[in-house]
Amino acid sequence: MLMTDRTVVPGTTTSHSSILTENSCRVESELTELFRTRSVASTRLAEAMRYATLGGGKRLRATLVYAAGELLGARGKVLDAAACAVELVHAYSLVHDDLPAMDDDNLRRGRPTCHIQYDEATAILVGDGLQSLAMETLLSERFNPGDARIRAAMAEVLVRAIGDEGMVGGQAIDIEFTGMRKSLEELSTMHALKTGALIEASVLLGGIAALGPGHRVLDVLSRYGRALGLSFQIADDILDHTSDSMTLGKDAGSDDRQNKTTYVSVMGLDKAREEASRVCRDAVGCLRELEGDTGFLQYLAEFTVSRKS
Ligand code: GRG
Repeated sequence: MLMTDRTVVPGTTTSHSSILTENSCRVESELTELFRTRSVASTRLAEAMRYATLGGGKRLRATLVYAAGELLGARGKVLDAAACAVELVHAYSLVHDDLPAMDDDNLRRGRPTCHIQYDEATAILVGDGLQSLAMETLLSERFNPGDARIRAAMAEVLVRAIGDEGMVGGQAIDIEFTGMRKSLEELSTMHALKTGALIEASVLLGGIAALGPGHRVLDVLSRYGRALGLSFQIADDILDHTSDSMTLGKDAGSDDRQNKTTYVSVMGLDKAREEASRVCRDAVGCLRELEGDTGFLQYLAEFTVSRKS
């Protein structure tokens, strides 16, 4: 067998975790370069946008772009553009979610949240600026060269995932649900929108970069992404309940403090763990419908539930 830096030795996960690190470094350097080329009138805004985006995070969404895209044959700048776009949107969502009007958190990625480090008005503008930059990254030929039809399809997938029918809609019902007891079904719907839609879109962007829009394989990627998004969220509820702020790099126990319905509050800890594993197996099951070595996508599904932060 010809060993390459991408060769996966059967039965080990070491090379998968190094691919995750590699992808994380790759998107970090792409984002750094992206910010370096900006010409922003406000130095404070430019600095705060970099603060909110660089130097932290697992980069799971970027890695999903690279993993799905490379499995299906995409390479290079189209994947970098999509990886940057999903991490920019993710950073924006965290900055806004941490604001006093929302979750009112002080700690994010082991550092003061953006509105604590700067101020609330700056944090709002940072989120707005990051969201626009994400779209520019996908739509501009400078960052995303190649077929204009693919660029447009990628942008459409991302905007639909993060708008009123996706992430923003999920955030709205999360706020409405606060302090109320909700059913498991209502909870799953809220998470599918709030967290799941961007995770699903990350996988889809890799697929569209490789295959273009409308390909049948995109349905399989969607199902995998949805299941992975849900297992990620159940694990997040478990970690919020069981871990500490130092390990998580964000305020632990925030769900309990805000009296939010979570998988742990509805099912109990043990059943929530079982459910996370069950949904993770669903995600892995979808991969059987794909050709090629899906080992890294399987690893990522398992990583969502085994992670410590
Ligand atoms: C404000 C429009 C708007 C949306 C916010 C995603 C979201 C919607 C809020 C995040 C709140 C939150 C902490 C949800 C739990 C799941 C989640 C998205 C955790 C953070 O994602 P990670 O663990 O973060 O991938 P890193 O720092 O590793 O990138």
